[in-house]
Amino acid sequence: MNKKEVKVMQNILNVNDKIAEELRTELKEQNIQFINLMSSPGSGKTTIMERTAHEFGEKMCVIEGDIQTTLDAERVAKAGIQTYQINTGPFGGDCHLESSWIKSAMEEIDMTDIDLVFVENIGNLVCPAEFDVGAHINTVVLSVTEGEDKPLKYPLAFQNSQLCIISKIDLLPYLDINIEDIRANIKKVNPKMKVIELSAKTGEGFKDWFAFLR
Ligand SMILES: Nc1nc2c(ncn2[C@@H]2O[C@H](COP(=O)(O)OP(=O)(O)OP(=O)(O)O)[C@@H](O)[C@H]2O)c(=O)[nH]1
Ligand SMILES: [Mg+2]
Repeated sequence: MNKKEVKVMQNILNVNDKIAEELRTELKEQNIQFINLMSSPGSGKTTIMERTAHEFGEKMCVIEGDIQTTLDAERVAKAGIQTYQINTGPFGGDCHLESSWIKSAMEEIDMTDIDLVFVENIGNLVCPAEFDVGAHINTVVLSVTEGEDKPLKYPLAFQNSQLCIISKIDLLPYLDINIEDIRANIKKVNPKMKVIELSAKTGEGFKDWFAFLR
């Protein structure tokens, strides 16, 4: 019984990885960068997307993942860019996105002038890290309100990412948290991780984020 379950799960992951690899290659051939944003709920992903959309305009599009509602897609669409919302609620409420769903979403988007594709994964620091969506850059967003220990407690998301955005730095003066300790814990689980600190409220640090994207 257990053996069979393991085998089925393995098949799902193999199919997901195959589609993810094809997607990554296809987009690279078209000179399109694909960035996957992962984080716990409320770390500021959509707010970062809103500011980023004002910088890159119609050169970027966002695929939003949520269990329910089109709230995030509506927020990002207000910036005037193409946005696609995936809801997993009607299909069992999965807490992650899979590569085949991203592929289907991209077929609905006019990719002619697109240079940057963002996926805002479902708010969850565990499941999305287990599913390759085909991104060139996996990014984990960690807000300063979440605590210094999160990279140690949820290592897979940090190990499977190339960039960590430490968000909401405008709140640092009000918190009993040391950003150097956050950085040290990120380095412990992923010594190669690039780290960008920013605030989507004040705009501080966005210069670095935009430079990274360029
Ligand atoms: N002070 C401060 N608040 C922020 C910042 N970025 C986002 N927020 C607030 O944090 C809350 C959550 O932000 P969202 O952008 O919706 O977070 P999210 O990661 O997209 O959330 P989910 O999609 O639900 O996982 C909102 O009330 C934002 O206004 C920031 O840099 N500083
Ligand atoms: Mg969001």
